Amino acid sequence: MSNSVSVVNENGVAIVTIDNPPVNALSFHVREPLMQALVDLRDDASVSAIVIACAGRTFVAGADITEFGKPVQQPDLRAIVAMLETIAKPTVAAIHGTALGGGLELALGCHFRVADAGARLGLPEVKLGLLPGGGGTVRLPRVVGAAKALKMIVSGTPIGANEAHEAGLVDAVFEGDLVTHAVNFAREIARKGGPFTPVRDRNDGLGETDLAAFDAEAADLARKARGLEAPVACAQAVRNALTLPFDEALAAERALFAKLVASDQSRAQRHLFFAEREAAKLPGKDTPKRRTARVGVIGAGTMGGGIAMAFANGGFSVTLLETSAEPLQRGLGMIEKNYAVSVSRGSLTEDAKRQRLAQFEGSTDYADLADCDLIIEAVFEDMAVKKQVFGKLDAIAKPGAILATNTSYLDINEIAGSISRPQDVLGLHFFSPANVMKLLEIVRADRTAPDALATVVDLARRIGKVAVVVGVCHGFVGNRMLAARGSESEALLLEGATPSQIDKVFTDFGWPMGPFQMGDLAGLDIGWRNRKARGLTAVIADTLCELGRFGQKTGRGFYLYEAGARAGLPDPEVEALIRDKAAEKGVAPRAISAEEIIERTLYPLVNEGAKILEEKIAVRASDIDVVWANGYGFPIGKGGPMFWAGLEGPAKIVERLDQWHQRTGKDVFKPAPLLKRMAETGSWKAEA
Ligand code: 3H9
Repeated sequence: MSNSVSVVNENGVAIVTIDNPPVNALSFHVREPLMQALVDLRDDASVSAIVIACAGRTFVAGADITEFGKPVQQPDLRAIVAMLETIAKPTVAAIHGTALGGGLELALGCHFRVADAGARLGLPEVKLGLLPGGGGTVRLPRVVGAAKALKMIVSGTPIGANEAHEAGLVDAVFEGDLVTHAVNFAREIARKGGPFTPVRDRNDGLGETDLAAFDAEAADLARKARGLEAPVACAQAVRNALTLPFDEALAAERALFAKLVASDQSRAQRHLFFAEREAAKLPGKDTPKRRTARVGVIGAGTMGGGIAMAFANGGFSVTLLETSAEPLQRGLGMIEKNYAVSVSRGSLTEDAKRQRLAQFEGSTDYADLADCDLIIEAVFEDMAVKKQVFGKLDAIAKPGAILATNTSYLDINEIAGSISRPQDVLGLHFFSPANVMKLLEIVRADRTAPDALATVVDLARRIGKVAVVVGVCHGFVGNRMLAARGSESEALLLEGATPSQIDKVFTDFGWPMGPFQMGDLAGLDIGWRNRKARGLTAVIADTLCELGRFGQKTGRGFYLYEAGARAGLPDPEVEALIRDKAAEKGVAPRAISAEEIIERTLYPLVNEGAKILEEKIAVRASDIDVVWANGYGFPIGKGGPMFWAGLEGPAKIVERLDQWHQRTGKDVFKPAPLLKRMAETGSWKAEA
């Protein structure tokens, strides 16, 4: 018995309770007493069945991730599961909350699993750059079959209790007091008598697996993994479970786990796991929060509609405001259509769709926003227009309502300063489509009240967003760094690189797409309009726009798109245009290496991140990584730009930036003092 594991004998059924808040991770101080308790119960003649349950909000959510990278202290999870499988009396896992990773592997060591109706079960290790290392890849296929196990392990997505029941992973689903149900279940099983087959000795249908179909599916998954090692290793391990004897497959899983846990990719993904949780923490934990029930959204375009859906999906009532009936109906119609797509895909029931739609109220009258606790404007990106909207809100919003702007670039201090309640003003920078994209930049203006900020950080979590608090500057963290990443695009083209060559360097690096593919997808006219408004030019992109080549939507941009195709083809016309422009400017084309492309795009990205940290626009380097991994497609296996800088070698980055700075005189290459300090100390902290 210890603080973390306790045992109660309830008339012959032993209840082993794990209590390791917050998520009952299998830390060493849990494993040791758990092993001891199980050994004792195995040999205890007064016990006829064993139930393993958890205190608190969840069943075991996995191995203790903070222990990875340190020497393993025995007993490890594998030893515990192996020991469990030697127990002849029935063992039952009672699962509430989540049984994830090592938690589900522990449950798979039991003869039976029962679950609360709201429980979720999964093996999410792949999201940490790992595979299940406690026998999950070998046992799960024996219970749910090869195809289902492959899908669960490679995707890492948990399934609900009812689906788990249908799949055979759970033997009974209960509502109400789970432990009481589990004890009754165990008693009844024990009464009926054994023998009880441990999962290792089950082989439900594995022999009938169509290996060719399995391999085709695994190959498809490997292709989609875009350079990530873990999904490929997961598929390999499940295959081993089909083709190798149990113990050999287990040993192979162990070897793959050991390799992955020591890899940079897994370190990067674990870094992001903790970084996302850290980003949501504000100093002053106990800051009171404002009550928020009704949310107002101004503007029913793509962005406003998406924001409104995000809040409705989080359970909030939403008032959607437009200037007149026609755009309002169009916006509401689009929302209904989006939900209908979810229904057709099976991710939403018709009933849930009706309920969601009932949460919306459309209006063309600002007075209808008077009872909203949070109002977000998503109108045209223009300071005068935004100020006008905030002026109206100042007049009608109730006292204490939080007034947010979804601006991507504008000075929120200026907006806040234009009304009588600057303490209630902040930025909520959603990414499109706002109901899908995880990232939310929460922009703290100079006079934003701490409780207003704490409230929106909490709301962000409630609507399932990954939130990062940032300060006011042009483009905040993400778009400001994006500008630095793209600052050399035109120069690289003029000097001899092609759009497809640059994009390939990006996709080889692990990005889902390169900058020119991204420009074509977003629409080149957006940047063109912005440049014109700011008196800036980009010789090649501007010329493309003048030719009506706005990207995918016009079938032509940096690439050529055949009817309906999403992937573009290199266009000789664009390449000729680039050569002509280079000749006009007297730039002689030369061969440009992949290395140079990285140095002139990603090194400035890191450098800008360092400046952002110095200016305290972001509080932590890891916050910047969260922004880039969740909003801009930075490969998760590289952990975000600031983590990647550590892998790449900060000293090398400084040296190369210096050389480019000397060669071009461009500010974007001038190494930030903090980057230089990082090269010396290995830390992004501003003060040594
Ligand atoms: C594994 O199991 C490997 C095995 O196959 C092989 C072994 C040989 N360890 O997310 P939250 C912390 S790999 C340590 O905000 P929620 C988290 O950092 C593991 N700490 O709560 C946070 O700390 P803080 C496979 C953990 O309610 C606090 O708990 N399992 C762990 O929104 C609250 O977390 C997974 O990948 C952990 N395993 O969500 C599951 N998990 O308060 C990972 C959490 O100091 N966990 N913490 O910031 C999750 O997905 C979510 O935490 C969960 C709860 C859904 C459980």
